Amino acid sequence: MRTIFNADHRFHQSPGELLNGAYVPAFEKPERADLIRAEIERARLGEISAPQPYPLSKLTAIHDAGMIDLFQHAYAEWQEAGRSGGAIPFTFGTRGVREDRVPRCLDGKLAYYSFDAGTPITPTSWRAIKSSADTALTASSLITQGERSAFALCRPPGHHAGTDHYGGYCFLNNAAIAAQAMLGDGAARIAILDIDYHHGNGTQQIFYRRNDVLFVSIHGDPDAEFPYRLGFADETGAADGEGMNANYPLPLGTEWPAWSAALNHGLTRIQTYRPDIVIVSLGVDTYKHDPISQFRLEREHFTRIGERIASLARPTMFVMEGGYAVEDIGINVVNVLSGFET
Ligand code: SP5
Ligand code: ZN
Repeated sequence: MRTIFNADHRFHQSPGELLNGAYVPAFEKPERADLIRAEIERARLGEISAPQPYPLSKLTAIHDAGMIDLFQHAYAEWQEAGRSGGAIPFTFGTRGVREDRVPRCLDGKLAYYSFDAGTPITPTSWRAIKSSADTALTASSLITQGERSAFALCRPPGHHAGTDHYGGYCFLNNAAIAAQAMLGDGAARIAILDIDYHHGNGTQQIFYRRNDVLFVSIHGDPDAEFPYRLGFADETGAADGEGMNANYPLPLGTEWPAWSAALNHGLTRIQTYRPDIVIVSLGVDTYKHDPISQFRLEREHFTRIGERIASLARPTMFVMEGGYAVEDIGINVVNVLSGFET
């Protein structure tokens, strides 16, 4: 399997995040991607090549142009105001209160577009954000050109980013941008399987009313876990997308037997849809040693996951999302990918 990766992800280095009322060192850090890359090389998974640059129109096909502009220009304004660290909001939107009006000043815009205080925009973040989307787009073109599989080693991750909101360490929804590009390249039906520990609220929101993308997600119960607002089982899609959204919220503490039963359900749902392409939003924060998550999968389970995804027998693109147990992040990711290849 070919991997798409370059070192530009290092241009996004979060100075920290708000967690349990304290500003703590960031969990989403550059060594994550570098350790995955090192393990791919060690395991000889396949060639690693650099992403190609794509025009901004591939991003605005999914996201609000004002939000993309914020990623590019927020920091200059932040710095002019004499501030350091990353640009983060300190207020948030309120239900029913002028939700439509985009504020003019920086603090207002950050409050409008961002839904958490864990996703700072630094002076060089845009270069990493753009490169991460280019990584997914480059992998998507390998698939539409006939490859059986590809791995987009994206960083920063993407599945929490919606059309006009961002958060959860995510700025642009790399998987959604890739799916849209594949539809433009001739695919008719895409299934996105999201196995990150957290619900892919951004991906769900983007495709919720559409029938050309099926979204299936297995994640920590949002009544108890981030992103709290979306990811419940009764969210099944709307309008043309009715029946095209399948959530499997699981209790904190879930172990392999219950998790893999949900995976089997989700895979059956995907099989029934008969997608042209499968995109896997691959988070390994389901691992028992993940520092911010509460599932209990073990190393060897990631191999089983890859094997089961392969049983769909569809062209498959893996897109990197979360996973914060850096000591084992490489082995867990490579286990999924090599499980798929066997
Ligand atoms: C891509 C990705 O995995 N993003 C995850 C962002 C999670 N940020 C919030 C972490 C909250 C940690 N949970 C605390 C639970 C306390 N009961
Ligand atoms: Zn996650």
